[in-house]
Amino acid sequence: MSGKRKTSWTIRTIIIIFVLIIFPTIFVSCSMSDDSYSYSYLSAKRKRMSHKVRKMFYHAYDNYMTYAFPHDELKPMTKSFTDSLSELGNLKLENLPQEYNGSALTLVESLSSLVILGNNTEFERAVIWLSENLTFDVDARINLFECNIRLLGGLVSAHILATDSRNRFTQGTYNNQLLDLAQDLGKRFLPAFNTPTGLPYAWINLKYGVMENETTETSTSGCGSLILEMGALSRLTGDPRFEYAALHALHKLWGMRSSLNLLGTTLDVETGEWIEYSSGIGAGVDSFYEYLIKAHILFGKEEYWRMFQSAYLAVQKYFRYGSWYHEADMRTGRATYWQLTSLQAFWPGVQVLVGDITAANLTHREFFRVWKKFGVLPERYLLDHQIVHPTEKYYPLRPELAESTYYLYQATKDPWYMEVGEAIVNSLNLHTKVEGGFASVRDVTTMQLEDHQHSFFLAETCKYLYLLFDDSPLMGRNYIFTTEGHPLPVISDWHEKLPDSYIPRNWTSIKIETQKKHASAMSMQVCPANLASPGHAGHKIESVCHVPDTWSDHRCLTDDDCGIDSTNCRRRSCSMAGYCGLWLFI
Ligand SMILES: *[C@@H]1O[C@H](CO)[C@@H](O)[C@H](O)[C@H]1NC(C)=O
Ligand SMILES: *[C@@H]1O[C@H](CO)[C@@H](O)[C@H](O)[C@H]1NC(C)=O
Ligand SMILES: *[C@@H]1O[C@H](CO)[C@@H](O)[C@H](O)[C@H]1NC(C)=O
Ligand SMILES: *[C@@H]1O[C@H](CO)[C@@H](O)[C@H](O)[C@H]1NC(C)=O
Ligand SMILES: *[C@@H]1O[C@H](CO)[C@@H](O)[C@H](O)[C@H]1NC(C)=O
Ligand SMILES: CC(=O)N[C@H]1CO[C@H](CO)[C@@H](O)[C@@H]1O
Repeated sequence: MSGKRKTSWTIRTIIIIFVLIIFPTIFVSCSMSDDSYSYSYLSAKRKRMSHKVRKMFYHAYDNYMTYAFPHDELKPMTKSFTDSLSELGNLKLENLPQEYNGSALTLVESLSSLVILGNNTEFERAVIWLSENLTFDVDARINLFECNIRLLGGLVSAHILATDSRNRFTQGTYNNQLLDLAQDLGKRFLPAFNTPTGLPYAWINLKYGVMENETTETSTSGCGSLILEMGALSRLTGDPRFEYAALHALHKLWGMRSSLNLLGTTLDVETGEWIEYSSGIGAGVDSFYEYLIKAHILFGKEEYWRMFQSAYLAVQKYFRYGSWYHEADMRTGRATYWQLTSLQAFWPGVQVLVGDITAANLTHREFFRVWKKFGVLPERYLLDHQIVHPTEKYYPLRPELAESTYYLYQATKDPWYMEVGEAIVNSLNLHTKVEGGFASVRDVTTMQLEDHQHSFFLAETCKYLYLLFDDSPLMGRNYIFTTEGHPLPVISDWHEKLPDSYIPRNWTSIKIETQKKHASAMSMQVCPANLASPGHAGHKIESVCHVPDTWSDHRCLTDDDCGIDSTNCRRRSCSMAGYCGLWLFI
């Protein structure tokens, strides 16, 4: 007996040695020569690339701190600054303040990136400076949406990072200063919601509230992308007014959808009427969709899920053409504009969140193809003519393609996405790096530059690229990212308890997994749908509301085709119309 055991141990040891040492060596030497991927090749690449992105961030950050801080953004070509907070979204540059010296916008936007890069000393220094010097009591008219995602989101996220268990501060230096600033800012937002509809004005004066004769026109994303930041602020401060205002606006907006479950792009906050009926998934609408699914993940509320699912299915039905998304009239569903806009590149990231990996992959590839054609993404590209839009030829260092690349890599671990990331990093360094920072591209056909380094380059572009190559900073905890790339943790305290009816029939087989990880995008890696469908080997059930992305009929036949929602472990069923989802009422 014991002799036999010894033999088998010896054999086993040999096998283990082979597997651990010899096999990788053979594998590495073969794969290096035929240029495929091996573990050590990839980890060396990840190390090299994360170092490269780190250098990009600090080149942007240090130049901002030297030439622009405490003003809002850096002008990298003239090594000067711009107080751009009051210009954001203000295309006609109306009502610009006379006496406004900036709110250190780029510094606020850099806080969460500094934490991800592990620079706690600089983070602490920045927090202390902001808590002593930043004030929102300024006579400046600002865009509510921009101010919410950049300043409020930046402050709330940094507050959470400052107070998490990892103790980033010298004893006693952090006393919720960022939260106090966020709360002060949130209170200044509230007068914007004082309309007959509850839909907020797009513009507000930080000191005096809504100006007389202020425009009543706003956008869908302007009303529908406030819930993450304002909801988090309410949860942190215990003051429910912020979440209530954002939720009330979202309800009103959702109530304005057409019978096709489509929304327009612009509307009037006084009358609650649509102004622009054509819409898509790009500018003016984009983050509305993003915030429905992310609010569901962050707060666990069933109603966000239902809104998202209806909206998502309508997008797939009326806007999608193959891997592309055009615009359509919300009333008829008829296609209006056949254009790709650079902002749409966030969509595959949202699709990864709901598990629609196949569709996300195909759309992402199309965006990357256009990126490669020009070296960066043009703001608008005419799909029907395959040319750049005559006036929107710019690329302001936008993050969306890097963001989707990061999500797809997290979901698939396919090293091809690192190649994409490398190509993005290389073109940014080649075309947009100047001595004083990173400059926007004015015209992608000539690569002529523009003297502006947007704060989202530090908050998002550098952050997603860095996390693509080094995801260790966020390991062990689930986060969602706001539309400005600021992480918010998914914690059970903020979750609504789900009704028992949502729990799938065979709960025991997946319970353990779901208790360990809270429902979020990144827990896709332990996708319970895969565990729960052993009878469907080879038939991968991917998505929350999966519309199979084939050229055929996009439909399911039975409940078994739909499996279990991998982000929240609820059983899905096949509707009478043939769509998978959480059809509670049929
Ligand atoms: C802005 O800076 C100018 C020049 O330094 C100064 O005169 C002015 O008072 C400042 N404005 C505010 C609102 O602090
Ligand atoms: C943190 O950032 C500051 C400012 O760029 C820099 O001087 C310092 O070396 C950084 N520290 C680390 C650990 O990266
Ligand atoms: C508001 O608009 C009205 C009508 O156009 C005008 O008479 C009034 O002066 C405006 N008020 C301000 C403060 O601009
Ligand atoms: C993405 O698409 C490419 C090209 O069609 C394919 O080779 C690859 O397997 C796809 N990856 C995923 C995760 O679907
Ligand atoms: C539930 O799933 C587990 C593991 O897949 C299996 O062993 C068990 O028999 C299932 N129970 C029922 C009631 O289907
Ligand atoms: C209250 C105050 O002014 N605090 C700080 C603001 O920033 C300057 C320089 O950046 C510091 O010296 C002040 O202490």
